[in-house]
Amino acid sequence: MTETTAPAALTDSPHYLAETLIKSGVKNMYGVVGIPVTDFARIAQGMGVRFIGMRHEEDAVNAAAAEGFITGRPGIALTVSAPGFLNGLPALLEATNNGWPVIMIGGSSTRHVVDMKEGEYEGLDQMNYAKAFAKESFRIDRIEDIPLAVARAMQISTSGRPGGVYIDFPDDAVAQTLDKATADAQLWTATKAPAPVPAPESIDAALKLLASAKNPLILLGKGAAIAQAEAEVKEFVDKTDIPYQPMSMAKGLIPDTDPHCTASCRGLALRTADVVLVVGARLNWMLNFGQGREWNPDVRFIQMEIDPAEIENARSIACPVVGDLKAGLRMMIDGLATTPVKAPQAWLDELHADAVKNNAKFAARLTSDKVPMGHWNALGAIKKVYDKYPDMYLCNEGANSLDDCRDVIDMYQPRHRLDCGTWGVMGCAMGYAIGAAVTTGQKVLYIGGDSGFGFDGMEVETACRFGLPITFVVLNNGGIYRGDFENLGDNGDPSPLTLSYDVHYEKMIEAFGGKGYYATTPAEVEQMVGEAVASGKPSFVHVQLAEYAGKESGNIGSLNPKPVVGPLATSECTKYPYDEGAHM
Ligand SMILES: Cc1ncc(C[n+]2csc(CCOP(=O)(O)OP(=O)(O)O)c2C)c(N)n1
Ligand SMILES: [Mg+2]
Repeated sequence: MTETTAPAALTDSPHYLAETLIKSGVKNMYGVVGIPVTDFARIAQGMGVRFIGMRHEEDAVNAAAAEGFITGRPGIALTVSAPGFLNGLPALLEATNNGWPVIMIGGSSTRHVVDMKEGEYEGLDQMNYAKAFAKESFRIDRIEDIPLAVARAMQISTSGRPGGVYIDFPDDAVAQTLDKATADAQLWTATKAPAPVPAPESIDAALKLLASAKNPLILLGKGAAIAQAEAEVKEFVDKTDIPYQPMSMAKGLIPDTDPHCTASCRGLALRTADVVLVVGARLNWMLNFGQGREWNPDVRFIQMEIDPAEIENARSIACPVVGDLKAGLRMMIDGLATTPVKAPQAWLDELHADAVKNNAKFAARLTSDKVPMGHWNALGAIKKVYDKYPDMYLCNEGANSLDDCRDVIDMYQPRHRLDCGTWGVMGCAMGYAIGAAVTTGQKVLYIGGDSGFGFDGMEVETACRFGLPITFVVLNNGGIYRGDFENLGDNGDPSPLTLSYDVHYEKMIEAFGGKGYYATTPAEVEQMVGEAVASGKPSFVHVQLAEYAGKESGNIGSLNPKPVVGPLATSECTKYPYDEGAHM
């Protein structure tokens, strides 16, 4: 650690900002440096912040957002002006959509030159651009405001429905100084307020509705994971026996192997539930907006949610419960003494029988030793390794590589599955993997399709440079969804979906000193992923699937409008039979 000292009786903005962040509990910062924040990053590092220099700002903000999701405290990302700032915005919005706390600090160019549009270097009115991408956007114009900016960003990113906050740090503010004694006297940090509790009458109404249900169901969203409500969720499920359906990033709040979990009988559970307790989820596209064929037409919803604006986002809700989920569930548990709730055994038996039937069907696909592999038997082999490391973080992206992984790999711990979620953003999971490894020091497994991985694959170098315990697994079918789609014209180019198939992605990590593996059979996948994970070092397993493994858009092909004329109306125009690849 190099000693960096400001002049004796003065501090400057970089030192003061670093000091304020440290006093606010910040341990890590992720970013890409350049004008005007290079020295700020070096000073922060000198003062003890772990600075993770990344290869792209989107990944840096994603890494910080992952830290926010895992810890409940905002992760911090740093960008340079205009282009670096713009690179960070998609991840800032994604974190805001996800409800993950993150603070993005962006260096920016001289205010009055930007404002008069004189042609400043990387000049952009960043604070105003950021407003559409974050919960809030601030600008530090005076060094005195640094504690205020950090405290407001901390409060807003973590309170209510958490999300992203932007702090603009223009070069004219970066260059300011302040008398050290004044700076010390004015330094303050945010005070965390107790969580707002729901109204008791809403809890009472919710319990009465649940008690009247024949087929009650709990729907767990990642909001419950963000609220760190796992103990309360488990206690409520155990006491009421109500089965639950976990959304993707709510997996692991209760281990997926729990008998109340309806992951293997989702269709039946949603179709037949008559009262659904939604905990921290939105009835959005992933749930067909709580209506239509997927749902019982007479279903009634109880929605537990921190943000009143999310109540009735798509349909009517019989019983809204607004407030902190952890506190609300505790009130629900206490309320069982006066309003007992127990799921009828007939409903549990019906779901159990369906799950047994479906699991038998899945098992054959999972354990097949067919080569070349499909997503299912490759993931079946990876599952065997994951089951030995139930504390391992799993970061996942792709289409089939996402949907099938979510179905195949059981999660055992809360907030251990980070994926491209509600928005389906490719290129998020590399940043998540870096953030999870830095934040926790624990093993991380990245699983991505060859397309998804390619968006931010350069972060493999970051993992090697910092010696992070990440195993990257790329499921290569040579394309977006699969590699054998045909060019419908005659110029001989690869189709719009086609990427390289006969390649070796694992060589990428070897260029940076990590260990690479190339697996072509389920046995090799299990052995190589097992060895890579056990090493605790940056490692990479290229899993070669069939070029025809997968289906268009994975499990959400129905969202893709199909043309009514032309060859695509009647066939997917793939080199191999479409259906064969779609079911492996
Ligand atoms: C930022 C972004 N760009 C493009 C897309 C469209 N898209 C959805 S899934 C996907 C890639 C799917 O291929 P792959 O990752 O190889 O997974 P596979 O289904 O082949 O296993 C793409 C490009 C997206 N979701 N996000
Ligand atoms: Mg692919």
